[in-house]
Amino acid sequence: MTPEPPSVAEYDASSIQVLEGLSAVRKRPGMYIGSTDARGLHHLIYEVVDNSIDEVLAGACSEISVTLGSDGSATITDNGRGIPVEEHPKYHKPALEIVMTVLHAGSKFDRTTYKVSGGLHGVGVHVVNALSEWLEVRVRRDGRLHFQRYERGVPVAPVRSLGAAEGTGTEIRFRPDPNVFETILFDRETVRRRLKELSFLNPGVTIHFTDERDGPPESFHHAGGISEFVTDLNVATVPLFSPPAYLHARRDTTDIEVALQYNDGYNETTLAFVNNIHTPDGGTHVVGYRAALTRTLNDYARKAGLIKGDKEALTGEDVREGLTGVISIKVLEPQFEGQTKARLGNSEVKGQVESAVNEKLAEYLEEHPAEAQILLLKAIQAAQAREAARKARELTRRKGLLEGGGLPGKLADCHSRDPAVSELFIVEGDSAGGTAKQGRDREFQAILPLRGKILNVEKARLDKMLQNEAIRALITAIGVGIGEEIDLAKLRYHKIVLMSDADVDGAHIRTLLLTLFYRKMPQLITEGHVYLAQPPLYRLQRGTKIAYAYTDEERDRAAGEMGGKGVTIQRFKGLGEMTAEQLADTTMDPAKRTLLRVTIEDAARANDLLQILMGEAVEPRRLYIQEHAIEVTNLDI
Ligand code: 0RA
Repeated sequence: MTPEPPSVAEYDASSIQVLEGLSAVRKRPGMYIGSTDARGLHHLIYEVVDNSIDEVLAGACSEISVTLGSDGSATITDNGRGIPVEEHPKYHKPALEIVMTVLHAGSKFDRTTYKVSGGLHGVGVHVVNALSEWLEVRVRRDGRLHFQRYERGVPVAPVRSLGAAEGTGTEIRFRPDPNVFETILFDRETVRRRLKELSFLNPGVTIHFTDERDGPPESFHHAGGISEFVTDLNVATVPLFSPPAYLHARRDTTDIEVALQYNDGYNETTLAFVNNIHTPDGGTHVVGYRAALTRTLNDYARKAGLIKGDKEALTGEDVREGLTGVISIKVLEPQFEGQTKARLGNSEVKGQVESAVNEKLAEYLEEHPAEAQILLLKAIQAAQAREAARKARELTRRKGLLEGGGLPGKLADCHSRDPAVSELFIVEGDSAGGTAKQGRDREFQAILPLRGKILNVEKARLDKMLQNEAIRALITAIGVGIGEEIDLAKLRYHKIVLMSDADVDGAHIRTLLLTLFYRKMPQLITEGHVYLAQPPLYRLQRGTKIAYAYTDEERDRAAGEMGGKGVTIQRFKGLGEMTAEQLADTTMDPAKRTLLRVTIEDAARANDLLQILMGEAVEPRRLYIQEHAIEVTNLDI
């Protein structure tokens, strides 16, 4: 039976629907991809790759390639089934064109089993199309190569065949629309990280990555899945047993995978994913995992006679000391919550994960008595150290150092007592501290100069950290406490600004401070209270004209604009070389400065860096320095 040709009315209706859909996306891109900054931009690539990963999950795809083009484009190719090209029964056009221009979740050609509602993922490739200056799709299917091109989401011609082709697959190539995005520059490292992550989460796939602008091509394939992910996260540490424990179970329609391994450090690293989407703000799956861990380890320790009574019970912090874990679950209808949709909200998931981890971890401990012994001794030591830390804290508190009146002597506080308007500048060294004090607005800006090296928190337990003067001064000034006892209501400044030199020592201090916040006061970061100041690198002057530049390119451009000749250029080697007025004008005055807000990802990266560069393991450090030779020359930790 040949299908009815579309009536004029039907045809018009479908075209109108396409245009309406397009303009909705282009009017409010944030509703579909979260934002139009760099984060939203990268979402375009993730959206297409997620579609290819759906083919992997359907068992139909083994290879994905991602290429960042020197023309600013991105190309994503897979050997999946290919987007269907037959005529769409409702629109009387090739399904391909419909998928690329209108299709929403829930229709006949929507093949995803695991929905990602409430999130910013799974919005559909038509959204990528609508936000691209141009996009080209090539589909190998039914023995032919099918092609269509679009400009800002509108097809420039009907789908046509480019000839015979073998196999199946999809290639989508696009250039983001510069009229939509604040930046259209893809960041190599951001894309690379996500692809590597996906290759751990989907062990069946090989992902090829090429950045035509820079660097060698790479391929990611990790047959060991999330166990290998944990091993990779722990490369710079000394693991207490190997391989990681791997737990897998189903509860109802939820699929639950956990891999975990302890190292000889003191911190917890937990990466949690729902339907392949990273949830840095945690949620019910992480709560369930943690509850099960505490309960199961206590049960085992009690049965083995390692602890007695309630007084010796291990706390959550005890059992997570030195723990690296990856949780990957698949949920039918996930609900993502929070500003960046980075937290899982489904309440039923807590019980599902808790029950699965309780059962499978108990089994693991029974079957691996040597590993069980090692990890429990570690947790028991942590409990003993916790007791020592409590005593140390009490001592500090009695000395009036942690709370109340006893603000550190070095702090030049502001007059305002309203935290919402108050800012704390953390400055490296007394000399820069002096300049900052003169340059500040003392009404709402406080200065805390830090002298000497901040303790590496990767290598110290809380009790030792509290003996460090710089850290104590910091905690007291900020006011919220540290570790498990954080109370954000006591925050004394809503903006905490790290103001360090653009040199080796500055980078060092910044990395250490970010790691400290990440590890011991993460709420400050997730609630958006931590910032990096942006002091300029150069001051240019010609006659009475003055300009500041933050990069070498900006310096050259500004010099050109000033007319080139007779321009004096001063390079600031540190904040201490600026006058108070210059520092205020460029870096501190809210009317003129730019501050960078630190995200939890930034802080996690600082933490990784510190672990690699200061950790016990030599090989990862050597590899890292080799791979990042340029950046490391100005890091030198
Ligand atoms: C709709 C239906 C089917 C596959 C796809 C879309 C699909 C989309 C993309 C985007 C990038 N790569 C893709 N690969 C496939 C199912 C096809 C079938 O059942 O044969």
